Amino acid sequence: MKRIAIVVIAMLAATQFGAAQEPAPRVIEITAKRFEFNPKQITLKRGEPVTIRLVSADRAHGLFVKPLGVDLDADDGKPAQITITPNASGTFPAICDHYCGSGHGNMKMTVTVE
Ligand SMILES: [Cu+2]
Repeated sequence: MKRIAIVVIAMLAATQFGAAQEPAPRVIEITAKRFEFNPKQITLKRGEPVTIRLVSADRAHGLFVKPLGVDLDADDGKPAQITITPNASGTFPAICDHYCGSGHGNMKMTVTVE
């Protein structure tokens, strides 16, 4: 059992090392707190990989951008992230899809892909 664990760790390490050879995608950090996102607007480039990182400053929040396949859930101290390559231009609404209190329905931002 231990040997299997070591092999798995070695394989993961090799994967990480391989990934390090590629240029790292740009990271955009979005902070969520009751009841807003900061920033309220981000701009991505079509065809360019980007890592979107959601950090919560208080409680559980979501970041959902359906056309871009972004569906993140973050909690205080537990950020979440996803790397995407947008393949469609446009302006897309992003919402919190995790009920977080009275102002939840106003928790929106905009993602522009150009
Ligand atoms: Cu919410």
